[in-house]
Amino acid sequence: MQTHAHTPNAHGHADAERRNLTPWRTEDIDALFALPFNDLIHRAQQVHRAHFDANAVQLSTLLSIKTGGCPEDCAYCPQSARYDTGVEAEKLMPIAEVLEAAQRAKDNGATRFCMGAAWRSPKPHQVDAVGEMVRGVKALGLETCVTLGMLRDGQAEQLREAGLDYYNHNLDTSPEFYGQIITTRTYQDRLDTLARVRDAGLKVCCGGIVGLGESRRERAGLIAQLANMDPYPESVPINNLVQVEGTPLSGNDAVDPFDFVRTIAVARITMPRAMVRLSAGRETMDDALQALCFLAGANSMFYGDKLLVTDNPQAEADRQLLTRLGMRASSEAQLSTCGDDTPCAAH
Ligand code: SAM
Ligand code: DTB
Ligand code: SF4
Repeated sequence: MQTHAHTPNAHGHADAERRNLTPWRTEDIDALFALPFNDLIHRAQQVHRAHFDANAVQLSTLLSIKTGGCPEDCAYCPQSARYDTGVEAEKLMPIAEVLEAAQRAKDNGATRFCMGAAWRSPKPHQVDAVGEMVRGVKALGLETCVTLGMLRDGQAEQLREAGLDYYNHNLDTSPEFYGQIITTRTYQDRLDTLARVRDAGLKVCCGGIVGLGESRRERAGLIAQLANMDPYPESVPINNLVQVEGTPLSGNDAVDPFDFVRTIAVARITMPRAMVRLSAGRETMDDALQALCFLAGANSMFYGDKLLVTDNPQAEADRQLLTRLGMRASSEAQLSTCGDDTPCAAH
């Protein structure tokens, strides 16, 4: 449920294309999850091909600009100060180091640079400092994304003026299951930040995590929340829980890999024009499983040897994987549709 009225912004037309005019009911999404695997993947491929070039993938590189020492209690997170995970609290990274990392990401072929900070919510001087980083990264010719926690009034606008393209803020799971994972901020707090981001004219990057211990119905509940945002997010990261020793969720049962692929497929079907990102958790996936994720409609991934504090596959291995699959890296702008219903692959 969103409490903020959406004011028109600079992206009015594109926003209209990401409206599900009939809201998705959780039971209908649950029914998608229950389809035979081959039927579900077939549907997802059809939707994917109607809106995107099915052989292109967008590459985003992450950097943790402020690591560890976070006051929040997110049960999955290695950066929470409440859990003994071996991650040391650090200060905000100097801007020169951030820009060096961004240049390396660009040289390696990334088109978006995402900066993450282990904050509950940024203080005014911290938004000033991150704004300078955004300005610098943008000047290198990269798309910019930041994830800084909850935003107060005016902060999203300040970031947009600095040149920010995307703000990442995940719902993580369904409203019903959420309280078992995080107690230090509410689901509504998250929706409020997302509304501020949208109203400021920023693009929204919002997704969740599979493997927290949620049921299939709760997984469907997360997708319903995302798909019924009006408009739904431009960018939807689907993370597979990275289990980090010391966090309460370390030792969880691993997700059936096919259920992870199903989640990608259901996100693709319910949010046809979104970039669906194959996000955290690729270290424990083999090449065949990742290929299935692309087949199910993933068209973006995190690229670079590290996520925030945990490992991601080596960039060279990813380049080889894409080559073996006959896929190529592409920016989101090149990937998205032309505004009508003609598949872009035909152009
Ligand atoms: N501190 C800010 C916040 O939480 O709003 C931004 C950074 S936080 C690390 C960004 C997202 O990373 C989380 O919302 C969660 O979805 C994802 N994440 C964190 N730890 C993870 C893990 N161990 N496995 C998978 N995803 C994780
Ligand atoms: C998102 O959905 N996943 C990224 C990004 N947004 C910020 C973070 C994944 C973190 C995985 C564990 C870690 O390295 O901290
Ligand atoms: Fe802090 Fe973000 Fe980790 Fe939660 S997910 S503990 S808010 S860094």
